[in-house]
Amino acid sequence: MKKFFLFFTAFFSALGSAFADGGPKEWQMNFRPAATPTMEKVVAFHNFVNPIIIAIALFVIALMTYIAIRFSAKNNPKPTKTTHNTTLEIIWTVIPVLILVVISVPAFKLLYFSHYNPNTEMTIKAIGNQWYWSYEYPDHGIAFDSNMLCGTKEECDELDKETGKKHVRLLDVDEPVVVPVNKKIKIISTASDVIHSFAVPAFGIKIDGVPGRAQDTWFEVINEGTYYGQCSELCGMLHGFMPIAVKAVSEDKFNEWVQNKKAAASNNLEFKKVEIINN
Ligand SMILES: [Cu+2]
Repeated sequence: MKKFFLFFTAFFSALGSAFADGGPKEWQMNFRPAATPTMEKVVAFHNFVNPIIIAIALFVIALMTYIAIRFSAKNNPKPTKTTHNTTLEIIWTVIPVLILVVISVPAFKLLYFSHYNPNTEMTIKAIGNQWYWSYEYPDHGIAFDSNMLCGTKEECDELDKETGKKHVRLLDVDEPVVVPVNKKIKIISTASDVIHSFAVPAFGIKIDGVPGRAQDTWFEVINEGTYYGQCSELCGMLHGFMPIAVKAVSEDKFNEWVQNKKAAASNNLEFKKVEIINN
């Protein structure tokens, strides 16, 4: 057990630096720090609902414990013959309804906020394939595939030595999705073979990629850095090996990246995978 724990400590501290927010922490109990307004609202909603859930669970446990003792055959040998109590029926119907109404108002607000934003400034299309992601930037005319870099510690160490950079096992990819910070980005998700799901926990987004359908949501990254996600719909043998890496950079750096990508695609030198979309 101790070895197991030490392994995790070492593992997470080793990859800590690659995460935008320092990575997972020891004894972490809550969500990862929010990277988008959507995730901030998700965290706030969680903090609002969780105490209600805990209070209800404690109340039910206390009530059941009390009843089990107070009305046991030993303590209550002559049980009452009551079958109905209208006041009680009304109370235990109305109170849960009120609680649900109180929860549903912020829940619907969050649902609408996170689902759709009419003011998105650019679009990215994420296409799930067995087992990697393809990305298209229709506004900029670029497209590329994104594959996982290393699956085992040995592979990652090897890569680290080669590039002098730390690589996150099972999460780092050769071509991350690059986005500008403080821009509302529409993400359209679809798939080429089976159902996949584009999910980035720090962004508070998860949207299924379904073949033949295009579904969209949006996000706006607040701080620069690299954020990770994984395919979140079981899609076959290598489902666990098609990570998502989003690199949020300043607008200037983003434009530079777009230019480089386009140049590389037209020269067809460095980035073999990049293709220019006909626009
Ligand atoms: Cu998948």
